[in-house]
Amino acid sequence: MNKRIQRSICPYDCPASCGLLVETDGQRVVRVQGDPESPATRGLICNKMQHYEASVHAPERILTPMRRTGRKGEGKFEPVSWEEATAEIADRWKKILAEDGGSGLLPVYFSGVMSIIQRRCVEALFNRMNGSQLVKTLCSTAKSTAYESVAGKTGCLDPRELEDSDLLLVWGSQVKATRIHTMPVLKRLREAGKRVILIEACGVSMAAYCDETILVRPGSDGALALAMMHVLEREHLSDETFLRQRAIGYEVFRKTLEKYTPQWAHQVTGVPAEKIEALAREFGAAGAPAILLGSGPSRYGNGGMTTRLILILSAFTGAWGKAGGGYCGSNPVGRPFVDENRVIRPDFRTREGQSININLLGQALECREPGKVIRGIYVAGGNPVNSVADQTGILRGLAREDLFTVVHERFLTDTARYADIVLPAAFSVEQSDVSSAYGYCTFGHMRKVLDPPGQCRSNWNTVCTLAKAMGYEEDFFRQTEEELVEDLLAHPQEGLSGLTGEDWKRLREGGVVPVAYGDHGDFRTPSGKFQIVDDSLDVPVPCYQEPYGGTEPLRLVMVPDLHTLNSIFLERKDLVARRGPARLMMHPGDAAARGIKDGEPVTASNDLAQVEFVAALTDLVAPGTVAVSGVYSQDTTGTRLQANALHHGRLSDLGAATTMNDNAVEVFRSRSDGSCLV
Ligand SMILES: Nc1nc2c(c(=O)[nH]1)N[C@H]1C(S)=C(S)[C@@H](COP(=O)(O)OP(=O)(O)OC[C@H]3O[C@@H](n4cnc5c(=O)[nH]c(N)nc54)[C@H](O)[C@@H]3O)O[C@H]1N2
Ligand SMILES: Nc1nc2c(c(=O)[nH]1)N[C@H]1C(S)=C(S)[C@@H](COP(=O)(O)OP(=O)(O)OC[C@H]3O[C@@H](n4cnc5c(=O)[nH]c(N)nc54)[C@H](O)[C@@H]3O)O[C@H]1N2
Ligand SMILES: [Mo]
Repeated sequence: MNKRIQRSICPYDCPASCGLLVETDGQRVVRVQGDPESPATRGLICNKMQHYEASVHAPERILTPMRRTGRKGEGKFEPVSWEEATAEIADRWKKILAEDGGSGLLPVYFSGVMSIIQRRCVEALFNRMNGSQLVKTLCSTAKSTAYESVAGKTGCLDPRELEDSDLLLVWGSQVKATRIHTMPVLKRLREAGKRVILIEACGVSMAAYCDETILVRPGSDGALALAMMHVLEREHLSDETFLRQRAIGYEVFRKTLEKYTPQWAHQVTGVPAEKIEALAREFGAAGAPAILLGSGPSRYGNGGMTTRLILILSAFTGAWGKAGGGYCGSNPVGRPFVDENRVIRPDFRTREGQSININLLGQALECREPGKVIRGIYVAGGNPVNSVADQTGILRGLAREDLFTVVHERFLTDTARYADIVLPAAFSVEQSDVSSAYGYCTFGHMRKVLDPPGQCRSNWNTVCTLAKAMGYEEDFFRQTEEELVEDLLAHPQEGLSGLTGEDWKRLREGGVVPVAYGDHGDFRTPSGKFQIVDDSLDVPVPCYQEPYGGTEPLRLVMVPDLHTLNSIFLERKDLVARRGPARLMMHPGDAAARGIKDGEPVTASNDLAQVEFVAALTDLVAPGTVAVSGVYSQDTTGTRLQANALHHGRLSDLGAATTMNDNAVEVFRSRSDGSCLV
């Protein structure tokens, strides 16, 4: 019995980066608990991570490199050695490099692992090869770009500061699934008699935890924010001192507000005009109102504009100057902790590569234009078949016989099934790294707890192995990941400037340390002010803009699921069973109009695809809206296509980001043979 408990950090894409205590018997993880000393998360961890050992030691884990023996996508492989696998990869890559100089090679990753070295080291290898560059805007870049336009690269509220607010608008965030540490804050606010109001396209998981739920038409939140500001102006509830002295563009903007009446906004949002009036008055009367903004409302063609408008509203009554008041939802630190260039090595690149936006991956893989053809992809920390738009386009691209696909994975995902070579990946507890929470003022160092099983290797060790096979001799690729961690900590950036000697000691030992809350008056825009108007943008003065929508009558939104995290945790039968089949939540009125009953199989259809779901009727989605919870794989649905097959992959107005909530569908009852009843 070699029981040991070591600190680690959750590597997944959540705002908190929870501190963990990992108990091992020297060979295996036997228990995972929250670290009570982790400053923001204080021992509270989600249902998924409470049995992380079941993921780490899942029988489905890939333990050796594999070479494809069947058709692409069939999922048939034979084990090979690392030497054979890397020799074949290097051989293919060198050929592609000799023929097109690197533009044919593309790294594909997103947020499978969020710790800094393991997430980004792939870029160093592709910079060294002058490969194509992936534009990684699959998540919340519309929101962060809008934030930067209005407030600059500066911190917003840390969720812990919300305790001091006296009115909280939870705006498009499934707090229960994605920000569990904020659930107790909601509870305490309500117990203290403060109101919590939910503004949602799908209130199914959060309505029960809020005093009031306002359902809006998807993509129309900007209209709601404008009408609220119309009322605030009319009732003299705006903070003119703040808006004149600390902001830019108030005079121009306020004149435009006249036309955005609550009656007008009712037509756009579906929210009754009286409700908008009442909400605006309550917001205006509050001393320190706060808006907790999720990323959902920004994942639209108008998502950048929507975010700008909600941000401006958050400051319109001067709340940014009050404790607990203002805006929470982007990065509360807003400054880098470490110098990521020490990991991604842009200096290795001698030629700019073509840029490929991850949201347009399907198109890129199908492109046949000379000079632009992608001939090899390296997937490490992403699962595009399940998580990216235009699923049918991606599947067609991956099926190309002339595309050489390498996937570094922990499980045989729907993407890995298309690989020519699969490489076995390590879990977070089997590797070392530094980790920055994007939703809290904390920073952490995770030290390896166990050696990886079988022949699994971390992303860093795999990148170094591949660099060696390619003949690259830079010392950089000869470092251990622990040496790279040391190097990053030896070159701290502004985000770590306030750490005490005690914090540094803790950080070096491994664990999570607190950093100071942001200064919410420190606008780091070019003007040094809060920019209502931003002349550097195509549309300087904020206004209402329509989302893309579509010709079909129902708007389709994607919501995160409590039991999974994008396509992660699908190896966990317990969690997958609790999540149930892929459901399409719809309003009873919309269902009745189509003869659909609760629990029936339905087909959602648009110009891209037809996808099977089970109907789940609820009046917690607005009429005209349908919602899908969670990301499903082909083997969990038994059908070839999932929700992202209905997703066009058009880009947002700011940040060239995902518009995964901005699609339209028609829904039919399915026939028993799976075709739809039209
Ligand atoms: N329909 C729908 N689509 C969505 C979303 C949604 O809610 N609904 N969410 C969107 C959002 S917000 C995001 S951020 C994206 C996420 O998109 P992706 O980053 O593609 O995320 P996942 O689908 O979770 O795939 C991550 C993969 O990385 C692997 N992985 C984990 N750790 C490691 C590691 O250390 N090394 C290697 N090599 N692999 C590792 C996991 O096993 C998993 O297969 O999806 C987007 N797509
Ligand atoms: N359990 C769990 N946790 C997760 C994830 C997960 O899949 N499962 N995903 C992780 C990732 S990658 C991310 S980026 C974060 C996301 O976390 P957040 O940024 O906080 O956002 P979400 O919780 O995704 O919530 C998006 C919400 O927006 C709503 N919404 C969609 N369109 C509109 C609209 O037009 N208006 C309004 N008002 N609401 C709208 C959706 O119904 C959904 O409830 O969570 C992370 N944590
Ligand atoms: Mo995300």
